[in-house]
Amino acid sequence: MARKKIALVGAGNIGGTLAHLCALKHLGDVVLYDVVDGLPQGKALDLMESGPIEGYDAQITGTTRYEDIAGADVCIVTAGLARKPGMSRDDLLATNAKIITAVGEGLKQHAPRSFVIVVSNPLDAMVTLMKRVTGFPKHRVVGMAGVLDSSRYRTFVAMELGVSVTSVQALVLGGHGDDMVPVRSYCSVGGVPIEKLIKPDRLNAIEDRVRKAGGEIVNLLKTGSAFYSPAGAAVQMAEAYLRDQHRILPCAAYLEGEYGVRGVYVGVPVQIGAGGVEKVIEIALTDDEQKQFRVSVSHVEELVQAMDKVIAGGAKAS
Ligand code: TXD
Repeated sequence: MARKKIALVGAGNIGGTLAHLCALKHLGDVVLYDVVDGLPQGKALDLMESGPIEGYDAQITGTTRYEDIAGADVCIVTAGLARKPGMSRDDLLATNAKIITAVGEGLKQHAPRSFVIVVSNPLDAMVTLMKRVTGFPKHRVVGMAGVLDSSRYRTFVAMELGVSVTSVQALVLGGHGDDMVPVRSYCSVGGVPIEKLIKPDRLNAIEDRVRKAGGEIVNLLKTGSAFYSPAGAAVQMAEAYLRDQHRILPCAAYLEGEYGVRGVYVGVPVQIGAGGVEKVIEIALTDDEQKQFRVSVSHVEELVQAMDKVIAGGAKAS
């Protein structure tokens, strides 16, 4: 059976890690695309030369030409600026909106039937823009944030209890901002509800750390943001699609009435398989979780309105 084709648009920290993970997991052939000539080609050649060591035959190529992503089954988009210390994800809005618009045009022309996973920040606005620019249906455009944020929640709970991360289940929903919603009522360890194992004040501290986990790494690295865990999260979503796993994952999905939200991308549990985002899973939230969710959704709506103003302003100026 012919290998699938994975286009990675953006060959930076996350893009390079994505390419390595796709090869290691034998997900398909990989095309790394970037606007910086030499960067995708160099990383692709380096990864090819790792094939004999790791035992993968994936064809990994680098390019600055959109034509080379033709026929991609999946496109994972990390093109854009990353945060530096002191910057919020929202500070990236104007620059990354221009970049995502260019990328969306490229995907529309050269990979019109692909499943698109957007990673670039500010995530909720960028995935909204990607759907608009490509015109792809909502089941083929999804944002990566909840898998990463939930993994951070699971990590901190496992660290607190000294248990395996594989024993911890957790969900983080809402927008990918500092008001994201760690859903305490669905967090469990070996099936035991978390509130039976960790006191409220420690849970508050853990959940606060989850909300600020991205900034914590930006402040440590100083030159950019997290990339191993975001890459792992995006690959888990791509694998669910490519291997038709019908996997339930927290992702930024386009809502049309679910959770009382309409016309916005927000992090909710979805089922991902060969049909892309096959369904949105509606779960009951506590009153407090519902309140947090609504605050997070309104921030996403404000962000999209701010993006629309920036785009309209740019259109007037040109
Ligand atoms: O959970 C999440 N969704 C977030 C997303 C988690 C972590 C990082 N998040 C965001 O992903 C981050 O704020 C950035 O917006 C993206 C990519 O982060 P990365 O760390 O990979 O940034 P890099 O290393 O700067 O790589 C970005 C690449 C770089 O090589 C640029 O040359 C390229 O994007 N770039 C482009 N590629 C294609 N097309 C265009 N127009 C373009 N412009 C820049």
